[in-house]
Parts: sequence; structure tokens; C-alpha cells
Amino acid sequence: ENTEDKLLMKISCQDNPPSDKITVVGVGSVGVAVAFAIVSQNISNNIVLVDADQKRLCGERLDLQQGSTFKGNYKIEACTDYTKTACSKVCVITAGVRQKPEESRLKLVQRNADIMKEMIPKLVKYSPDTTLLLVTNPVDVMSYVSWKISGLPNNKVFGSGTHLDSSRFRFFLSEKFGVSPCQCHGYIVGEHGDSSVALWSSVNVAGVRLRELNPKAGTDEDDEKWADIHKKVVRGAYEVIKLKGYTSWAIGLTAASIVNSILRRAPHCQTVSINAKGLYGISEDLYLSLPALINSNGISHVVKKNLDCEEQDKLMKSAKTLEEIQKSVKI
Ligand code: 6V0
Repeated sequence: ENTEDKLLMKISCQDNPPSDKITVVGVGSVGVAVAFAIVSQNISNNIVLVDADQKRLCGERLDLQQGSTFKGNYKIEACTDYTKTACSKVCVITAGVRQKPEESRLKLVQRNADIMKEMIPKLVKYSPDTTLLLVTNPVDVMSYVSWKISGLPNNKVFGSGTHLDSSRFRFFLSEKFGVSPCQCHGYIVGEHGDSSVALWSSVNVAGVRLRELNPKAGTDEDDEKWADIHKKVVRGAYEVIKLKGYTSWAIGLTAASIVNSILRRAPHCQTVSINAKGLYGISEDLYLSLPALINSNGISHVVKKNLDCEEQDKLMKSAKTLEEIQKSVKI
């Protein structure tokens, strides 16, 4: 095994030809933030919006269109019946119910699974080669349900997962050090939710490993209580929902960054919710977040990080939590 093979495990091979059509299903606070992040950053100028609520759909379409003057005339289409979604490169799924204040993501499971059952076959019918990016919560279980329903290979169905949690983690680290979040590297894996796992052993700031500076960082024996940062990550969404009723901008940018990796062939390592069977000690078809590379064909590789015993233990616990919910959902 050469060094590259020690780092990366191949998931898929071919690289598909470019197309930049992006469907966003659900034009609630999240869907609109995703669409806005995509057009405002020039990731794609070809968006189709879908929602069951025709009035809201028309309103959001008009509002977005009327700003296109400032962004090189992007195209925004909309429909309730999926016809205009044909040949989408990526379908970002944000439709569904959201958490009420202090409600856990896992509470939403069957209601949103039923919505996936209705939507996914229509999306795949019109775009049989698409990549499905799930955002609807609980995102790990919704990714699994959508994979099952879609019949697509598992490299083409995945969720935004803990990519947002990792962004929150990097932001809180950047606040602590006063170093840009782009240079604070840290990964959250496992469930996008209460049982997520911070990989403290690999946190590094400007190339310096945190554990070189404080070997106990992130553990219970740490006097500096770095683990509190992970608690803040877990509380992140609850906090925003308590204050403004929902979360939108950070998840909009998070999903857009994944779409960017697919369209731009930019193989960034992102913690996304994938079928983890055969990876990191997981033997079932179970969706949870692991560090992965994304290209135009979806998930191309999984990064084989060395976890310490505590991290591996916590990942298994997170997997157990998700496995129970995943089994309980009726597909
Ligand atoms: P919202 O503002 O209520 O919007 C939901 C939209 O979905 C509405 O416009 C509905 O009309 C539409 N919708 C519902 N059912 C259907 C259907 N069958 N077909 C088409 N459209 C439908 O919710 P919001 O946008 O705030 O949240 C959407 C989902 O994203 C929720 O499940 C959230 O929990 C989830 N989030 C996931 C995050 C993540 O990190 N993965 C982050 C934030 C929210």
C-alpha cells in the first residue's frame, strides 16, 4: 500500500461531463438560503426551485430573479410538479418540517421520511443521473431513506451531515485563537445532532496540532475545558432556533460549498453523511458523517483518518443511536 492509498479509500471512479443545473426542493428558510448562496457566489446560474406551496414558490422566484441584474443574469425556474427539474446535475433537498425550539432532530423522522417517499421517485424519474444532496432533518436518516428509495448508487446520495457542525467548530476555534476559520482545521463526524463526535486528535491551527500544545485538549481531564467548544457546536442550532426560530444562512453556505465541489471538481475534504458500510468499523448500511472527497460523480473517496480510542468509541455510540432510528423508520 503506497502513502496515497493509506490516506484515501476509493468509492467511485468515473468523472461525469459538466452540467450546472441545480434543483432546490423546498423554498423555506433553508432552501432559499441555499439558492441564494449558490447564485451569489457564482456557483451556478441555472436554478430550479420546487415546493408544494405554489404561492411561496412564485414569491421566492420573483424575489430572486429581481436581483439577477447584479449577478450576471442567472436563470431561476420554478414548478410544483418536478417537470422543470429534468437533467439536474444536483438536487438539494430541503423540503420538510423543521425542529421546534428544544426539539431534537430525531423527532422529525417519520413525517419527513414520508415526504422523501413522495419526492425522491419524481426527482430520479426526471434526472436519472443526478446526485441527491439531503439537507432535511434528521439528515442522516433522510439520506439513508432517499438512497433506499432512489435506486441510485451510494456515492450519489449523501447528506450535508456534519459539514455544518465542522464549520461551527472551526468558527469557534477561530474565535478562541483569533486565526481565520480557513486555517483552523477540525472535523466533527457521526450524527448531525446530539451524538456527534469532535476529532480532537487531529485539530490543528495554522498547521500546529492542538494536542501538541495541550495533550489533554478535548478530554475530561483537560483543565482548559476545550471540550466546551464541542458542546457549543452541539448547542449551535438550538441556540439559533431559540433566538430567530430557524437556521438558514450557515446551512445555505454549507450546502452551496458541497454543490461547488460537485460542479467545480474541487476535491475538498468535507464531513458529509454517507453510507458508512465497510468504513471506520461500521458493518451495516448506515448513514453518518465521515471525512470524504466529493467530485462531479458524488463521493469519490473517504479519508482514512486515525482516530484515537475515545473518538472511535464515541463514533460507535453515535452509529448505534442512528442505527436504532434508521431501523424504526418505515420506508
Ligand atoms: P420551512 O421554512 O418550513 O420550509 C419547508 C418547505 O418545505 C416549505 O416551503 C414547504 O412548503 C415545503 N414542503 C413541505 N412538504 C413538501 C412536499 N411534500 N413537497 C414539496 N415541498 C414541501 O423549513 P426550513 O427551510 O427551515 O427547514 C427545512 C428542513 O431543513 C427541516 O427539516 C430542517 O430541520 C432542515 N435543516 C437542516 C439543516 C442541516 O444542517 N441539515 C439545517 C437547518 C435546517
